Amino acid sequence: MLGRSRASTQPQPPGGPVSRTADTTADSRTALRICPLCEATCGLTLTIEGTRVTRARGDRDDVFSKGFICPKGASFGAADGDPDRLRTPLVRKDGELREATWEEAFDAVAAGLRTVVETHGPNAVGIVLGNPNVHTMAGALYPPVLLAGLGTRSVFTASTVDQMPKHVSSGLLYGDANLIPVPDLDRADHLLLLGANPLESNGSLCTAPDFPGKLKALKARGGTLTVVDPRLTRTAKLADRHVAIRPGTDALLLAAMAYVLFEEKLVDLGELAPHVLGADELAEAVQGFTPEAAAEACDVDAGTIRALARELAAAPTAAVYGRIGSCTVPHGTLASWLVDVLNVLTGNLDRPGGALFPLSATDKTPRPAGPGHGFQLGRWHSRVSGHPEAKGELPLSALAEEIDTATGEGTPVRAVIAVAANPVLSAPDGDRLDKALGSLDFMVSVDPYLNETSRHAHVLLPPPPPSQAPHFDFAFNAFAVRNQARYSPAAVPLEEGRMAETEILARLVLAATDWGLPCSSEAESLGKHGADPSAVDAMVIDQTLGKAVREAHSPVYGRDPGELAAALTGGTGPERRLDMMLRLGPYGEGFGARADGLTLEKLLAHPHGVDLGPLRPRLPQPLKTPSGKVELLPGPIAGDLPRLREALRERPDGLVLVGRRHLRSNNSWLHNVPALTGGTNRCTLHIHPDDAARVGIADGDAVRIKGAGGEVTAPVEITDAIRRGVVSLPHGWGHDRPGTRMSHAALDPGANVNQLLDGSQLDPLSGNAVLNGVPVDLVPALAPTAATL
Ligand SMILES: Nc1nc2c(c(=O)[nH]1)N[C@H]1C(S)=C(S)[C@@H](COP(=O)(O)OP(=O)(O)OC[C@H]3O[C@@H](n4cnc5c(=O)[nH]c(N)nc54)[C@H](O)[C@@H]3O)O[C@H]1N2
Ligand SMILES: Nc1nc2c(c(=O)[nH]1)N[C@H]1C(S)=C(S)[C@@H](COP(=O)(O)OP(=O)(O)OC[C@H]3O[C@@H](n4cnc5c(=O)[nH]c(N)nc54)[C@H](O)[C@@H]3O)O[C@H]1N2
Ligand code: SF4
Ligand SMILES: [Mo]
Repeated sequence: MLGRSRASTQPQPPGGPVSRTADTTADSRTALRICPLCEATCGLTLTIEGTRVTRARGDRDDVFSKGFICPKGASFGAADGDPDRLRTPLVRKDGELREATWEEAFDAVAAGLRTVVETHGPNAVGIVLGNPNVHTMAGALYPPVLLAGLGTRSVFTASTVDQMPKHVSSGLLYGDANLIPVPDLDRADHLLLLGANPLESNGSLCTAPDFPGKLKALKARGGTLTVVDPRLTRTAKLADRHVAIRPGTDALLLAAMAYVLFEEKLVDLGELAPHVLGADELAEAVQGFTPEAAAEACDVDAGTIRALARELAAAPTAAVYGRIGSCTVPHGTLASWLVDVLNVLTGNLDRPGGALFPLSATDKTPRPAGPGHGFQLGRWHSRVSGHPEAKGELPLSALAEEIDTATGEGTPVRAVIAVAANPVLSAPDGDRLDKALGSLDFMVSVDPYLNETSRHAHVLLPPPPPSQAPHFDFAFNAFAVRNQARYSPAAVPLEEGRMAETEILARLVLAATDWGLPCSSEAESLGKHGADPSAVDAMVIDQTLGKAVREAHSPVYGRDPGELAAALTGGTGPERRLDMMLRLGPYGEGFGARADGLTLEKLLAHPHGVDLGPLRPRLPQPLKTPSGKVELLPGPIAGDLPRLREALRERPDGLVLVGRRHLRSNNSWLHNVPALTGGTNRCTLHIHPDDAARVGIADGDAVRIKGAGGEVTAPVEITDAIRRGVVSLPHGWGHDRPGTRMSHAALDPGANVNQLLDGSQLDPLSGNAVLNGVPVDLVPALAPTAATL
């Protein structure tokens, strides 16, 4: 094994057999680290002085990002070294959070959860998983074990304020909720982007370092870009055509485009035809969604809708891609489904230049093509409002009521385990959730900050900063525009008194399931809170290998799992699990089956990553629908179409609100870094000049914004980069609650946009919150009228 911080005075050859960390001088050295600050996963070269990261540059030799870096990545050191990051666990004593040892903290977790489970059963423990779980190894490897161990149905994640509609659409179309096609940015001739602003977000469900450069390259090679967004975003400014749609109506626009494809006989499935079921039924189902019928609801003229459909059909290759603005709306699942439907109808699904399915290095070994179990929705329902589960989750919007509302059936949630989650700011009606969390019998947060959500914890377990954590992108490699694998060991050794987040979560699993892991006899014997956390990894390894040797298509079919486990390398439990997943994966060494295949050692020997080539067509192999085909018109979708038909007649009569992201921000947790705040990164309300005049507000005025869930005040920024009738406020702000420790963020707290929502508006199939296209009223803040008091 290679040392983690081996001193070397030699320049490191790119891709040579060296550690990802390399000393350059005695007290200043460089180390490589994949950036965890957005989905683009750029490779960074960090300069480290002592234990401090003093500089971050793009790693020019990174096989995927090739040196790209954005201003946020360049501030990696500032974010990593934020003095407000907690260094030790906090445990509530006599109502106050106080510093404690790790042992005291885990004792308190075991005791707190045990009482709730023994009194009320496992469903009384709510698990809340936030976005940064997809940016850490710990978040990929341990929450599934925690869920299985606890057996609770009270599972809430950031997915239901984000991309759940896309999972549901993929589950229904392909039988696998995680099988999501990504636009082939490097080869497409035409791109239609809806509700996405990758020039600020750097892309989502489409992992592409230098997304902006890729869009410019598309144009430079003669390709065309269309952007559908109610705002004239930086991405829209790059487009050949910008369609300033009315928020919430993308599904109508897309349905009308599908209608045109059928009507004008532009449908051509190409090589996809043998793998698709239901095209004729779909043609029937979109009857009535004519461009003329959709035009007024979308506020896009019928001619433009027809042109969009014709351009898509005429392009040699094209991809339709929709993100936040197409998901977090009342018809999010239908819009997500129609995005893929258009790719199918134009023959662009699963072909180079279109939308393809990545194959990541830690995908399970592909099984042979054939029928699967399909995807079910609503296997159980939430206790209070009866929301159907989707992908094993209940809507995050329903978390507050699941805590604060008693009904005849079942017990309310009495304890919460929150990992990397700040729902008080990221979910609807933060005030209600804030109160609900404050009423819990027990709460544990795994979070680097004492913030709006974690301030309610009885135990707060802080992970180390990213420089001290190893990294592998389990989640984002499955959405990457090029297949590749990269591993960064920790760039800085774990500081004294810190605990790796992987160990924190492994210990949390043990503490939370102290009444005996239900899984196996080994588990029971390792079983208890306080046991060696590597026992959790050993258990997962045993189970995974035990299953693999029984699968005929596995490279280890018929082998001895004990012998395979003994062959694993890696200095820690999570590294051994990564090694196992790589070896069993589609490019893996297969425990001797393919000598040149991937292993952890191979990744360590290639510190800038291993390129696994461009995306390739994969159908029908990954399909898991009961038919083994793409099922173009699934039942639940057909059942939701009448609601969309109704929407043809809807016209909002007032202002509606949408969100926006700023390049130097990331949801709720980067506002504490001075280098990333200020300038244009402020919580202001964007409004069109005509609307500002009508409301009677001038640039810089404070305005009161009122929605179904409450009201907030924010300064106004008048801009014609937003369509009339629409205002925009960013999310993740509202850092003005007492008892937090985010000193810089508190100086300019901004307003919590989600306070305007009451949590009742959901996309019914996915349970996803409606965050965009929400009706609001405005009044000048300095001249309150009686009606608004
Ligand atoms: N109105 C509106 N609301 C939105 C959105 C919107 O567009 N508009 N976007 C939604 C989307 S897409 C998302 S993903 C959600 C995000 O919602 P959340 O996941 O709830 O919020 P985040 O701000 O991403 O971060 C969650 C927490 O993770 C902590 N954290 C940071 N790094 C780490 C780490 O390494 N380990 C651990 N354990 N914790 C860490 C942070 O301190 C923070 O407390 O917000 C959603 N809310
Ligand atoms: N800098 C930065 N990067 C981030 C994040 C961040 O907070 N800051 N968050 C990360 C996360 S968690 C995610 S999920 C991704 C999200 O990545 P993106 O989806 O690219 O996110 P946004 O920038 O919010 O873009 C959504 C766009 O949809 C538009 N929109 C709103 N309503 C509608 C509508 O009804 N129809 C259409 N067509 N458009 C609409 C908005 O005006 C906005 O421009 O970004 C990630 N990257
Ligand atoms: S684009 Fe994303 S991953 Fe790349 S440097 Fe910026 S924040 Fe980091
Ligand atoms: Mo997100």
